[in-house]
Amino acid sequence: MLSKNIEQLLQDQVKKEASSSQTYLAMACWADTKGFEGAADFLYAHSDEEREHMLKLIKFLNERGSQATVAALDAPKKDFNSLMEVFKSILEHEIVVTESINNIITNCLAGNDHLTNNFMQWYMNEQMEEEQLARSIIDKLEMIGSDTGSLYLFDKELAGLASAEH
Ligand code: OFO
Repeated sequence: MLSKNIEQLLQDQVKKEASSSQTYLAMACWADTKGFEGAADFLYAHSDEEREHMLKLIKFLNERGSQATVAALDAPKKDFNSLMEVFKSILEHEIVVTESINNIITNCLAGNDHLTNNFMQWYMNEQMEEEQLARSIIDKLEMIGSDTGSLYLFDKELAGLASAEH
């Protein structure tokens, strides 16, 4: 059985992962309609990944004697000025999610919940990869600057990253 505290933290995390999925989906729609087809592919794929993160938590809660809650979500931001703005907000978003996962692990350790701690380690590794990926994309966009030819090629590269992740 999960403690009430851990159960609530995991329920909140389900909502955060669902919200991440919607956030990436809205970004994908923006990219798709602004000519960034590669970025759109990457963001659609990432939205699916976040849904997987949510499902994994839902199943864990259900298997541990709780019942996962599917909560209502606020609509995500849908307009951006540039691809750089999209990836900067992705990085900010993922840093907040990492803090949230870290907080769950801190609570697991304080409550001697080693099973949930073990389960959450997967999320910690995933966060490290996501933050690192967002940082490397931002670095590349910085190098590209206002060179539209390079931006066009980089957009194609992002489509490749989407398929490499899956
Ligand atoms: Fe679920 O990894 Fe991003 O938010």
